[in-house]
Amino acid sequence: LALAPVTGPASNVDGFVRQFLRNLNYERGVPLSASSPNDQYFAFAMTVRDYLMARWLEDLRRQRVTQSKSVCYLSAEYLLGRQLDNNLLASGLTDIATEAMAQCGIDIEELRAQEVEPGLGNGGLGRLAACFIDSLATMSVPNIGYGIRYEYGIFRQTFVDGQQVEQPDAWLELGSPWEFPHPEFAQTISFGGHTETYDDEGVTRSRWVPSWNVRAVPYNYMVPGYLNGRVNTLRLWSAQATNSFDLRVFNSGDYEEAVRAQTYAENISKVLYPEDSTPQGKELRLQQQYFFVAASIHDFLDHMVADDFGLENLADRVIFQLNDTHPVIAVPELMRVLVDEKKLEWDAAWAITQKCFAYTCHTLLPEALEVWSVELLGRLLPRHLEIIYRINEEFLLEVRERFGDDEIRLRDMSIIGEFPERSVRMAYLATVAGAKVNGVAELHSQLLRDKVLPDFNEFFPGKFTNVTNGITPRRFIRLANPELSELITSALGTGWLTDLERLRGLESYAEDPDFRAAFREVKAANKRVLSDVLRARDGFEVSDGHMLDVMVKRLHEYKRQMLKLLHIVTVYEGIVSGRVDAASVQPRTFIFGAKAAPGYAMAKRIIHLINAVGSVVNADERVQGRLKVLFPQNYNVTLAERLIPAADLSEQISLAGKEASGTGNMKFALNGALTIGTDDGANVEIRQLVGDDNFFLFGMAEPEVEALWARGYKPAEFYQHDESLRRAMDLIASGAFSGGDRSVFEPVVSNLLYDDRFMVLADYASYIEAQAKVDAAHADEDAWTRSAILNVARCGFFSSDRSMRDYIDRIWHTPPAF
Ligand code: 26Q
Repeated sequence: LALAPVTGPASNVDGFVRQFLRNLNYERGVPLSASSPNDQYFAFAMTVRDYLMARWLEDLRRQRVTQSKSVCYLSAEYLLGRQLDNNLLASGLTDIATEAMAQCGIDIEELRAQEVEPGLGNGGLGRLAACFIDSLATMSVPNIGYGIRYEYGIFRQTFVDGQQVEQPDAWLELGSPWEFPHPEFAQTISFGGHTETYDDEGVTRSRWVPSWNVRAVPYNYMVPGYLNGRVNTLRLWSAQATNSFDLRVFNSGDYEEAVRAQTYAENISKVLYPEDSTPQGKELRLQQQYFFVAASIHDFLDHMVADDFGLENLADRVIFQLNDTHPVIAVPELMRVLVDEKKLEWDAAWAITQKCFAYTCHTLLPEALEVWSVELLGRLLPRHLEIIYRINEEFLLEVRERFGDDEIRLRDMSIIGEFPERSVRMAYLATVAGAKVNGVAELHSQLLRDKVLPDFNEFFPGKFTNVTNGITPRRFIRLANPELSELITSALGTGWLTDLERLRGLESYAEDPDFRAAFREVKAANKRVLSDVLRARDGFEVSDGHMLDVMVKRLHEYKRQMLKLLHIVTVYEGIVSGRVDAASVQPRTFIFGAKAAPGYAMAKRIIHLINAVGSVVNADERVQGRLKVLFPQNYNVTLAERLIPAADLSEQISLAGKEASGTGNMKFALNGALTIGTDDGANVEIRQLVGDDNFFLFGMAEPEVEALWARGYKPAEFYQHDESLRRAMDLIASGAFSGGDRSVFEPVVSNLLYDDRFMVLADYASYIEAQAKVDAAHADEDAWTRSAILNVARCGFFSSDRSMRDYIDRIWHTPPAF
């Protein structure tokens, strides 16, 4: 462990035990003999913290006092997963801590089970942010992750009669040992009111006269690098009422009203919005966005930039990376600070701003592009709206200069859209303001340039770039799959965890029968672990000898869980109709994990249908136990860490051109699952790397999708012309999975037949054919294992360390520091 000498507990078992007991007694106020598992978990976590503390304080100090450039990652979501094991791993304390707990007579597994994961994100975008800050710490790059400390994270999903029911995620109920509140560094964030002009020594200036405000209180979290003694910071903001809050608007001497006002303010950080597409334009959501972004900018300027620092060089100190459009209101906020507060000229302020921001787009779905109505934005942030108007005016002047009075182009490029109502197009604002704009996989970035923002690509040559997503191998290989990690280390030695391209060294081992046997044994062991987890958690029994076919991700029509389901129903229908001998069917367990946005009716109906198919198939004796459908509730990071290492087959089956990247796909491949997938998102790059022989490709490519739309897509024709598809759809429509009631799943069936926006029926035949190839390939155990090993060996590219290197080299220019 390359730690510089610092103060802290002694790095041995005795030191750990002593510090643990001290924390138990003095921080929890209990003796060991009377302590609960939760007390012990807290004291244990605090002890791990204590080892990291001196380094953290030192890094915070250096980040403040040195002139190094920091990455301020602005993200409304961080889907962290559990912290305990990660922080043990990063600090190199796992063995010492395990032995120390044993000496105290404590089962460390029981302590692990106490931790409630902070689910402060919806899915891929939030998990990506968590992977990125892990990599930055591991690469010694100065970084602050800024976000929101939601009191309630992503809802807890339960099933009642197969239907999703949401429960609040009270992750803070028992407190968290990982957070450090700093009320002394609170920021005051204003809203509402009006703007006015005034005379400032002969210069006419605008200013904002807000009508209410809230206090943003920062909570710091440690982000330790892997065994490098480095600790960066994640700073999440929590909303509190200010004293002046009730005075400003609600002051009527009315106590109840004052308390109501307090509640109103504190609502801002109350709950994560569980929608991850088709944003609703809700006022509270905009309040959240401005709240955290304004607090973050002011925090950085107040504490990280010296008073005498020339703001014209701000870009030498910081890059604000915009994780999708959610934090884009930071752009007019920085302009407001520079122009209204620091009294800079507009042009000077704009030049600074354009160097301090970069924007990552995570979608291609038009309905997912965020817009805010001018009415709402003007009511909540009137000065920001003025600033946006001016940015737009000057931008459109430049466009006019370049392209002439092309009114259609001007309308298309305007940051202000007119239909169906006047609104601010946040992606356009981000593109105009950002020094760089990136997509998250090669194909996505290409489509972004060519289809979503082609005018902007033409206008800003060189602004658009690609950075393919990645995942942290510390959490998703080392922690999730310790057995595979050991096997890799036995072959390659250490070092691969921070230099994942070294996995290439495994290629030759794919030809080694002993290594293949060991690799298979790892998979089998991981299945046993999963089996225990699913038994304890969901009461499921995982059958031995089954291929594990896994599809875990948010429930979305574009991701096409329905295609997977049609495959299952097709195999099932073959058996029950007697056309297929059950004994000839390869045993497979299909595992789904997916949350649906609470307001997304079709997604919820699909969840219901998956559960319904599961109940019928699992109970049908004619199937002879050869097909099983399992849908554990509440898929989250903790469950992902168990599921992914046990999987044989990874389902990545979105309609080509719809999945920006995907990151689950990378996690599966790196854990030795083979992928069945479309040519979409990062699947394209996975396939290129692992080779066609080690990937099950199916379905239309993006240009073919376009061509079919252009010809006119009629899903019913596919139904009519494909007997197997017809049988599967008819079985669902017949009420076979709904106790004979044909109405329950009728909307799902008709949607596919008459609309099918994501072309499930068009890709069905190709998918079924690819699944037959999967069956054939799986029958050859040795060949399958060879492919699985090659997937691991060739996917080192997908380390988030590489993603970070790409951002650093091409966008941020933030070298490792101190
Ligand atoms: C926006 C406004 C209002 C309410 C909610 C939202 C919102 C919240 C979350 C919109 C989108 C999201 C999340 C999107 C997301 O996770 N996208 C995924 O990002 C991954 C990381 O880049 C990609 O791998 C996935 O392909 C992409 O779907």
